Parts: sequence; structure tokens; C-alpha cells
Amino acid sequence: MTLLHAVTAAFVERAGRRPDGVWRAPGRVNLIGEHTDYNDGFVLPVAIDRSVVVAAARRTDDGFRCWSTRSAAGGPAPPVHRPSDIGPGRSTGWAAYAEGMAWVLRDQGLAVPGVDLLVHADLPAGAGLSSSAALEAAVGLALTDLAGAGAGAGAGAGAGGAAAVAGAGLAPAARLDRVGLALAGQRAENEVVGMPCGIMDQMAVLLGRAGHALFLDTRSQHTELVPFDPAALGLTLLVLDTRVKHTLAGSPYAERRRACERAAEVLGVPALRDVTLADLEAAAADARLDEVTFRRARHVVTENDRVLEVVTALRTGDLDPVGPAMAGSHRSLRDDYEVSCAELDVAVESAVAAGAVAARMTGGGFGGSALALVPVAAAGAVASAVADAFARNGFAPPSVFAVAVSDGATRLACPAPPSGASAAEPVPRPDAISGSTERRNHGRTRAAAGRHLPLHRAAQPVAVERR
Ligand code: GAF
Repeated sequence: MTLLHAVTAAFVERAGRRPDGVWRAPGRVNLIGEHTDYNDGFVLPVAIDRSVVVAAARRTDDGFRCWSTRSAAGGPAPPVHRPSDIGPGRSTGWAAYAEGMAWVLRDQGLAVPGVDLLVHADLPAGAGLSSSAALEAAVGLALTDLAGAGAGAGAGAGAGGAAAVAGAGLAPAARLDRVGLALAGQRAENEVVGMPCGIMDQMAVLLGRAGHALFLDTRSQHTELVPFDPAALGLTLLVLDTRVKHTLAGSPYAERRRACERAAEVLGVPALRDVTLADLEAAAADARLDEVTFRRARHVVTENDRVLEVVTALRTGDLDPVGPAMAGSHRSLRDDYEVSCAELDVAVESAVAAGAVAARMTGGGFGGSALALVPVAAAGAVASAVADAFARNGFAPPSVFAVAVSDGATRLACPAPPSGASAAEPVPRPDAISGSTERRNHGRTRAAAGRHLPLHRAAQPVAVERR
């Protein structure tokens, strides 16, 4: 059964009616640029073909109710929350990501209607693959579509049972572009969930594109889709999920962020994006930075350089620097930033020893997943080697699966137009976005990109999990 059919059937079973629409948002794997996004730095994620899907239908009142297929069917129906029940300090658990989006969009003046909503996913949660951002993005697209467009979203906020919206000057739903939705998702996570994340994940899942990595300057929010197609290079992109659940809310993530802010303050700059390694060394030498804060800041500064190096490698097709840059990133995250764990280190080391051309932890760390770029023919051997290494070390078995580089969030099935309003103008596909997003080919052919790596174009059978 496809995700679309599964989520539709589950919605009908629980809500007792058909959804008005279904929306999908992918997870992401960050190729490089870890813990740089809240330092105004650079990141290079890809959207993947594992997703969160949301089926939703407008309610006739202003309530908000959400189910998840991860909770058993047949249990008590979740409560219907009124607008005053949701928001910072009120929404809890996984539903806080969905309710958080409704709260932020309403707070920003969007006429978000009451909705019943059901969440289904083939993207593992807590695996460091941005299931949170995917949930925010899928819910954000659903709510903006269901809110309707144009005048109906403003003065007509009460029409068709739509929620009353605080404040005047309501923004028409369709005017929220994908960068706006990404920022809304980040706000939901920061203010409602209480996780002080940066903007990488929300941008990756909303702006990612098949066959491309998203090079994002988190300061300017300038994006560039850089061609990256592992299959065309004879490679498989493997996710090595340690199954050590990473929970970033309330974790040392916030402490790392504070250390970076402290370092920037000591150095008198807005963010660590603005300092060089020499600046840091000088500040450590005269004891303005303590040893730990120095190492945290050094990770950020060197990681930004590594992102630029990998972007150049992808643009020019000389991929030789990619493996060493990823190895350097992992070491820096392990030793300077101290966000790796024994399972991530074993996953990376065993993957490289078994033939991966590049591997590193990906995402926030403290558990979660590593990525490995592996020649297609070696993917099965790498998966087995990682599993064997986990067994030898007494770790629970990892989950190893191949992912494809995919498009960002999208609507899978059309909602019926809200009553009393014109049909919602679709939020544009990622490739239809102008403004902050640019796409450049850089004149690079796929053959040129693969020059420095073995090409195994014929797919080999691979003993890794794949949905
Ligand atoms: C998590 C956060 F949500 C991101 O903003 C980013 O900081 C990442 O950790 C680390 O690079 O995924």
C-alpha cells in the first residue's frame, strides 16, 4: 500500500469521513555542515525518499484534533483542542509540532481553520533524519492549503467555520512561500516544542530537490541547488540508523548553542560565521576563551570551511575532497563538539573500513544516524560490516537502508475548495520558487562528476533495508 493509500484509509477509519487532502514532507540527510545553522553558517542537506504524510479535513468548528498511526487504532479519540488550548506551554508530546504550526500560522495572521488531521510516516522518528521538520512542513502545507487563498483568508476568516484569527491585516495563505513556511516551522519548534533548533531541517524538507543537494547560507537564507545524484556516480547513499534515540529538546543541544553564542560575544561578532581560526586561537591564547568553548567554536569555524570545500567538489565534479572532508567533520563533531556517541563512531569506522568512500554522523547527534556514500556494489558488504561491528561491540542491531535524493514537501492529493472561498492557490513546488532560491548547473555533466569515483551504473542487488 502506498503512503497515500495508507494515510487515507487510516484517516477514514479514525475520523469517519474522507480527508480533504494529503500532504507529504520528506526527511533529510545532511551531507555536511553540522551545528553551523544557528551560527549563521553553511549547510548542505538533501531531502530523502522517506516521509511524513498528513491527511486532513476541515472541521465545522475551530477545533484541532490529530491522530498518529503510531498510536493504536481503536483507542480513545484524541481530544479536540480549541485555539486557546494550543501554543507555548500548552501543547505537549508529538502533537506539539502539529499544533505548534497551527499556533504560529494563526499568530502570523493566517486564517487557519479547525481541522482533523492524521499523521503517518515511513520516516523513523528520533533517528536524526528530521522527522520533526517533516511533520511541521506537511502540517504547514496542509493548513495553508486548507486556509484558502486571497480575500477569504482575511476578512472571511469566519466563513466556512474557519477559526477566528487574532489581529488584523491577515496574510493570504498562498502568500506564505516555502521559506516563510520553513521559518514558521522553526518558530513552532523553538517556541512551542522548546527546541532551539536552527533553520536547516525545515529548509531542507521544503526546498530540497531530487538529484540535488541544497546549499544554504543560513545568514542570508540564500539557497543553491547543487547537482548531486549518487546513483549517477555509481554510489548508494546509505543511512546507518544507530537506533539510539536522539531527543534534542532538553538535550545538550541547547548547551552547545549557548557555548557558540558565548564565544561570539567574547569575540565581539554577531555569530561564529564571522570569525577565523586565527581569531579563535588568539582568544584562547590570552584566555578570553576557555578550552571547551574554544573547541566548540573551532568545530563551527572548520565545519563551515568543509561545507564550502564539498560544495566546490560537487560543482566541479572533482569528488576527491569529499571523503576527507566528511571524515574531518565526523572527527570534529566527536572530539571538538562532543555530540557523537560510541554507536555513531562504530558505524562510521566500520562503514569506511568496508569500502564507504565517505561517512559521518548526520544531524544533531547524541544518537541518531550516520550517512555513508558507498559504491553500489559494496552497499551490501558495508551494511553487513556495520551490523557485525555493532554485534561485536554489544550494541543493539542498527537499521541500515538506502535512500534516494528526493523532492521537498508537496501535496499528494487535492483538497476540496473550502466552502465560501475560492480554491486554495497551491503552495509552489520547490522548483517553482524564485527569490532566495537559485538553481545553477555550473556546466557540469554527470560523467564529469563521476570522474574520480568508480562508476557502477548497473544496480547490484543490495542486502539493505529498503521500503
Ligand atoms: C538538528 C537541528 F534541528 C538543526 O537545526 C541543526 O542544528 C542540526 O541538529 C545540527 O546540524 O537537526
